[in-house]
Amino acid sequence: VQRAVGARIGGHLVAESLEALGAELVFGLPGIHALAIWEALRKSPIRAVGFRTELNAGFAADGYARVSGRPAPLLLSTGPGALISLAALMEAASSYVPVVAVASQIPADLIGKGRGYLHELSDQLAAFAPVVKWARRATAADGIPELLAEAWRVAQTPPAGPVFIEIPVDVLRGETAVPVGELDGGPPPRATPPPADLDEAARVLAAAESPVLWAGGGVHRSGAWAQLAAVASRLQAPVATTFMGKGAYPEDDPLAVGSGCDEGAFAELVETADAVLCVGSELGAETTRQYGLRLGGRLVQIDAAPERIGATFPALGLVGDAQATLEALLGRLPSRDPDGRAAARAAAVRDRISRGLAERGGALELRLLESVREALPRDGVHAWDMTILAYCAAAHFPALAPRRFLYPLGSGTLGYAWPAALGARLALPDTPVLAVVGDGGFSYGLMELATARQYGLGATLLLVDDGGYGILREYQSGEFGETFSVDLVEPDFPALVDAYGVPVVSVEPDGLADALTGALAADGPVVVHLRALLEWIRPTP
Ligand SMILES: Cc1ncc(C[n+]2csc(CCOP(=O)(O)OP(=O)(O)O)c2C)c(N)n1
Ligand SMILES: [Mg+2]
Repeated sequence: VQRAVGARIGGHLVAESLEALGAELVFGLPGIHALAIWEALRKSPIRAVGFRTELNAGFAADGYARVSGRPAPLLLSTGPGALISLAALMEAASSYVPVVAVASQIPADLIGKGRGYLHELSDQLAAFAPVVKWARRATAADGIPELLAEAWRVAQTPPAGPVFIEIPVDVLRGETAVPVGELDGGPPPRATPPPADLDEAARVLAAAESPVLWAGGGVHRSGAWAQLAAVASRLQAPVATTFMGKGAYPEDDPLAVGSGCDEGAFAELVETADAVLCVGSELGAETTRQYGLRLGGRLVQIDAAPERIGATFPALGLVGDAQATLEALLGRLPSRDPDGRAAARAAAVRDRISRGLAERGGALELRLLESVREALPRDGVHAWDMTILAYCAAAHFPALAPRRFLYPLGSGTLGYAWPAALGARLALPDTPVLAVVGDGGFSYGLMELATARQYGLGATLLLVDDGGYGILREYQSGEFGETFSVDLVEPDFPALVDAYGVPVVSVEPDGLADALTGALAADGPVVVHLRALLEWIRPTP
């Protein structure tokens, strides 16, 4: 075996390029072909954070990027080690999150030859290409810095998304004298729509008597919440968010109507508005009552992707970056008197939803959400897995700060919340971080309790344990009358958490707020274990 002690090799170009691009840490898991990168990281100022599977490393990178707005590097090895990250990259793609995946590959001259090389895939790039926004192979060491800069730029260019680079092991291990100079991986200047489009949109909005703003995840990605609030105030319009947009506008504000898009009162507000200004949302099935929403007024749609304009509803499209486009719109909108009408319209929606909730049950679920809200500071991170309490939260938990509500509804990806919460804590070391996870989802990521301990990550995991796939029980009973294959023989969860050296408290619903408050104040990870049979709170028609 050839030794490369002290030599400057391709792996150094990866680490030095990431450093030049401003990366402060990398997520990942080493493998034999990728060791040159890890060797370079050993002496790099970049912090390398290892997770126990590439899937969770990918979710962590996603959580880091969602809360910080910065690209997150994800280091993968070849073949199986790369493929295991695919579901995380799919979630990042559908939620428009800038994750920069860098994988190793077998030696360049053997790719596609089928000669039985370790970890060989017939076409690794083709496995990633349909999932990510952009996928490329580095063919020589001297191209690595520019390729990484391009990846960094593409990942951030609105609409943001994950990218994938693979580098053959011989390129990573080969000696190189190529310097890494300054690299510019910044996105292009924020794009704005043509002035004529802005003028027309402003005319429509200024003439509207009952306008509504509807904010999606694009507001978070673009950092456009201040502009959104300014437009809301200028137009005197109630502000709704999609699930992915939660927190883009504080849900305790008098103009806020929340995110309960399946609720009758919410739908009616949007359907009867004479103008809806939608910012950075796909207006997909989960947002539009499975495309059943019927808009009665004009839709003005801001999106960075022209193909999304009008994809669900006919729209006056404003193609551009959310922040810059709202800013440009703001300059064209007259100020309205805050005569209290918009706040009254918003309050009427909120009241009708709460009255419906009181009539339809869900008292336990709502009490648990209140306990979480009580324990979590305004700007605390709350990551929700695909679990019943999360579906209740998506509609009814007040998110109060931007980029703090993490939810894998890009693709509905079970197992996301806990590793994403750890990634968020790495980005925001002084901010309380909570993940809410069901027992099914917990088993996807429980091994990262060790990661949390290893890196001293203070994050709290609320485990809601109903001994199975609760939501699927509900769906099965509803549709087929019986349940099947959804009950789980579960381990002794407290003992299991204890084995990881992580403190665990078991609580009843009444003790939840106190337990969470204590846990969130701890330096390291804590698990709060709650046994409860919850039900999804069905929306009020
Ligand atoms: C990766 C992935 N696998 C499977 C599913 C299907 N799925 C959605 S929710 C769910 C059950 C989750 O159970 P648990 O975490 O215990 O939450 P609960 O529904 O019991 O509240 C499953 C299997 C999914 N969405 N994503
Ligand atoms: Mg469960």
